[in-house]
Amino acid sequence: MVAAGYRGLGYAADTMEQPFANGRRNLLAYPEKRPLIVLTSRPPQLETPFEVFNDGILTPNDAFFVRYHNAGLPNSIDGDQHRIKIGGNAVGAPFALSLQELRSQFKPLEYVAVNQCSGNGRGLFNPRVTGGQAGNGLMGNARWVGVALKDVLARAQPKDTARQVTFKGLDMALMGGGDFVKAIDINHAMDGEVMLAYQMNGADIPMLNGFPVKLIVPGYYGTYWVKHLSDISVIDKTFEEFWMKPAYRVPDNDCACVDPGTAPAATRPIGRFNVRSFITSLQDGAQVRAGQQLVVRGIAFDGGQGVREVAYTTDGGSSWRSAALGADQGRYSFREFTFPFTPGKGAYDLRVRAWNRSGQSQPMEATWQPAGYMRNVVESVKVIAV
Ligand SMILES: Nc1nc2c(c(=O)[nH]1)N[C@H]1C(S)=C(S)[C@@H](COP(=O)(O)O)O[C@H]1N2
Ligand SMILES: [Mo]
Repeated sequence: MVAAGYRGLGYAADTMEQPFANGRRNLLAYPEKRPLIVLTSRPPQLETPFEVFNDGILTPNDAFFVRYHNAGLPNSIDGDQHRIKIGGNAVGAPFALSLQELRSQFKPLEYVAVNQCSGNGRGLFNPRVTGGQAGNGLMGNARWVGVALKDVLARAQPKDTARQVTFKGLDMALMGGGDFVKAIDINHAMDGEVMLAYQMNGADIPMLNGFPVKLIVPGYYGTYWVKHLSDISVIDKTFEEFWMKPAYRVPDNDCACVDPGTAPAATRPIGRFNVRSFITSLQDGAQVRAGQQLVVRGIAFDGGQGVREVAYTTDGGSSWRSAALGADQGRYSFREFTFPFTPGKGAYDLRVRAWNRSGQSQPMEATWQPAGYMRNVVESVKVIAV
């Protein structure tokens, strides 16, 4: 039998600094992590330095962002003792599952998928909004291995009355707000793609990313990807406790946006990612050599249709051409793109804009909403060729 392993948290080390439009930001190395940008330290909220996304299509485990809500984190978890309880008022046969049983009694499922926090890019909102002032590093792409939630739920014999499935992890609220519990509809839970993952990029999931088991809800914002998963409940109603309502909701309209400074009339739970694309090989403000051909590189992704096209401009949007797409790693993965760029002396405004397979794209002007969720404006990277 494969031992589930043990993960513990020690001390963080190595303070450095890196610039951000909102001031300087500290880099700190937490257990199993390289130095990452610290948004808050208790609970830890760590952002991936953006240059990491240029290193490859998969985000290394030690560079993957970290997000928690409650201060009551487990300091260590013994995977061999861990159990996931599956119950609720809409199952006929509740049971508890060990890691060994999860790994050996169900068919393995594997795919590459992006995890992205709802508040990715919140620090770039204008007018500013409260909450973690993140740049665009609250995202990452990993190869997940686990089992289909559907197969595990089937063993508990869901009843016809089942409406939603709730998920809770081992971390606890110490100061109000309630334990972090999330819910998805039963049909979504049974789609065969939602996964109970025990492996991330070929290794155990790092402690801070949810060891030993993390829920993967591909194409959906990270808020649903419950870490240290310990309790699954199939219930006969819509679950509306704190982290589903009022938290993590978006304006209930097509753009999930409102006029700056106003409140939405109606909201819905946040759902799938919108379309995004980023240049990763050049930083805003970079100097490049005039007269030399560069290959500009970047990544695009969406909520699961897959990327159909990425267009680029080097003149701030007057003229656009198609970038070349890299290998397709699946419709939930980052998709690489490249384009050639041979600048003469002068200033350039580089932008990229992606479309998914159902024709959805990114706005040219930033939209706004009070929680700072779902930023997906066409970003601008200004460079000077000398
Ligand atoms: N148990 C638990 N799971 C959680 C959270 C949490 O606070 N507790 N935060 C969620 C949010 S909002 C995000 S964006 C993702 C982040 O996953 P990561 O920390 O592995 O990058 O975890 C989700 N799962
Ligand atoms: Mo998040």
